Amino acid sequence: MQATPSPSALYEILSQIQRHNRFVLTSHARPDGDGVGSALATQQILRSLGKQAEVVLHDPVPRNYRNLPFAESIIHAGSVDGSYDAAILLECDSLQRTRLQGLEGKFLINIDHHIGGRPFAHVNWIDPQACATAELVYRLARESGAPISPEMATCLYTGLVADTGSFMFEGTSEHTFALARELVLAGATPPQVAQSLYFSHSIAKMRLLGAALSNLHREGDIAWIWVTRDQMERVGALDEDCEGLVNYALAVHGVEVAAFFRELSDGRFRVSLRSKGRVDVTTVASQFGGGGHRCASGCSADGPLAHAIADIVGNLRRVSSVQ
Ligand SMILES: [Mn+2]
Repeated sequence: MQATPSPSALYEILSQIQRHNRFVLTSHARPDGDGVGSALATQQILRSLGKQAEVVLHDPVPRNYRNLPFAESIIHAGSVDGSYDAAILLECDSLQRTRLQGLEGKFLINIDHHIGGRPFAHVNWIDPQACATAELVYRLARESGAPISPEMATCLYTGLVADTGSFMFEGTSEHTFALARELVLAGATPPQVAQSLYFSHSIAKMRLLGAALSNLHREGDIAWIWVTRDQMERVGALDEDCEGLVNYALAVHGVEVAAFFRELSDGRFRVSLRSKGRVDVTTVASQFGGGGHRCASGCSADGPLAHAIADIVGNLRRVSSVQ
């Protein structure tokens, strides 16, 4: 892979790893493939450097990432105990994003690739050029001298595939494939990862997809779909089953931006926004207190459903006509 100069934050992280012994690793609530894969790979780096490291996540690991190496060791908890002296947060723009209690007061290391990444920690390595946090963790592994085991490569490759939409999203470049090649050389198996990611859905998720698609609406270059609590309950779907449904709205010919609305138990709506590249959906997400990337963002909106749709679609329409 073409060598990219390593930032000073990377060296600062390596020096802080030497100075601490017991690490807690975490990612944001409702973790995605990049969050889970990057945290598990970081755990392997630290353990091979002789450190104690545990992954603690606020929410359960989504079904399609439970086959990842060492995923069974992930601790599902609302707080971390006092025995850790340092925390590494992956993909988080704040402590709150983890929803974990007890991180305050620890030495904090932040590794993120989001444009809206914020330097809230003692050491912050934020690189929006990276296509996934997994890419940054791979560089950390290389610089640390930790061996890239097939297990670590599998975790990082999963993060890369998940965050690039299987090498389809905007930003996917020769650099992405070079990284993928290195991970495959190190032992990641693409068909096996694809099997877990794309061919291991529950029947409930597929039925939810049917319900969501029956709510597909389109207006010019904007399409949106939604699911209500009632629809989710009827098919026995979990929140994690909504992951990726927004991409079906984006799949329509001529659609540039797509929105997916998931009703929350408090009557508000969780909104996922996607773009094919022309429109920057972070501008809309940030107006509603959310964030993300140009092509993939999220936020929340007040209900009822018609109100949430009018708010979000109205803003998408405005942004889409300007950009
Ligand atoms: Mn990511």
